Amino acid sequence: MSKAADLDLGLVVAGHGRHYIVETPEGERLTCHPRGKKSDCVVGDKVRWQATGDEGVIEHVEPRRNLMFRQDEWKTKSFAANLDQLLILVAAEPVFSESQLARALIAAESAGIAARIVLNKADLPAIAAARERLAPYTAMGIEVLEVALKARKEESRALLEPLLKGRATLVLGPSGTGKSTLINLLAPDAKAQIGEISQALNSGRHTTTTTQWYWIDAERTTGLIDSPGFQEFGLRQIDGQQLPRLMPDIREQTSLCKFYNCTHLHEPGCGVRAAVERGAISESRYRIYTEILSELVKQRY
Ligand SMILES: Nc1nc2c(ncn2[C@@H]2O[C@H](COP(=O)(O)OP(=O)(O)O)[C@@H](O)[C@H]2O)c(=O)[nH]1
Ligand SMILES: [Mg+2]
Ligand SMILES: [Zn+2]
Repeated sequence: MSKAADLDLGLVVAGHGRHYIVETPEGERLTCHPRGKKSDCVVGDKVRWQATGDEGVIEHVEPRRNLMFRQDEWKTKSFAANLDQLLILVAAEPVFSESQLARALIAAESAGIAARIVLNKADLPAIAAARERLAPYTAMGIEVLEVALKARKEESRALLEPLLKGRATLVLGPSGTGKSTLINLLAPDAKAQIGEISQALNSGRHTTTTTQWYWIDAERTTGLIDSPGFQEFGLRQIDGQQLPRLMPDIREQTSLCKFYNCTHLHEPGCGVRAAVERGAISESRYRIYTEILSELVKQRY
């Protein structure tokens, strides 16, 4: 019997249903199918595969460093693994949902993945209001980078490239913020990479509906993972009691709570609510905390 370690190693760069595109260490891409449920995988997975004609069979998924989930109302699904960082792209316009932003950050924290916010369209007057809405995030130590991916291409590239170099970065953000602009700016041959993938998956669908891995550099050391909008982003896998730990501004105030099991909703002597009152936690952040907590509690019954 062949041991998994004797099989060829590959990187999953796209998936559609039970069809995956696996890239070999030499940079060749081929269509693979999983053998049974155990070899179900996501973009970013390292897999062991075997050739069957000009396609392949995935025999084994290597242990993951981390895993990101998304969900719709009915199901939670994993969609990317082995990430070095998350880049959440928002823009001056369209106005972004702070709740979605907060959820993405909580999911990243829960998966143990560092996250940064990139604020695009700095050339528009609405940038001032967007910057203001991000102030609580800057204050809790999350880096916010302002760019104008279309209006100031070179400057934006110079700002982002050093942060991405040599890493695997998942790019998330609502549609209309500039994700495609970002990919095209940094990976000039992205269209060719997409073409290859859509042809291989032979899906006939618009390819941006699936998560895809792009290489920025010819040496294939810097990966960008593009994923459709974050509306369906979910937190179902999180335990409500853990939620304060995943929100740095809330977490910081919990040590002042009188009760060790304080939910920060109605207990006397709550450090979190006191912080909201004196403005150390923004009202919108506290509202988002209560909304997510009630969702997480409800789903248990
Ligand atoms: N004003 C302005 N518009 C931009 C900038 N970057 C992207 N856009 C525009 O924003 C729109 C959405 O961009 P796109 O990359 O398709 O967003 P996606 O839906 O996230 O992929 C397009 O019309 C872009 O031209 C920018 O720096 N400034
Ligand atoms: Mg797009
Ligand atoms: Zn409390």
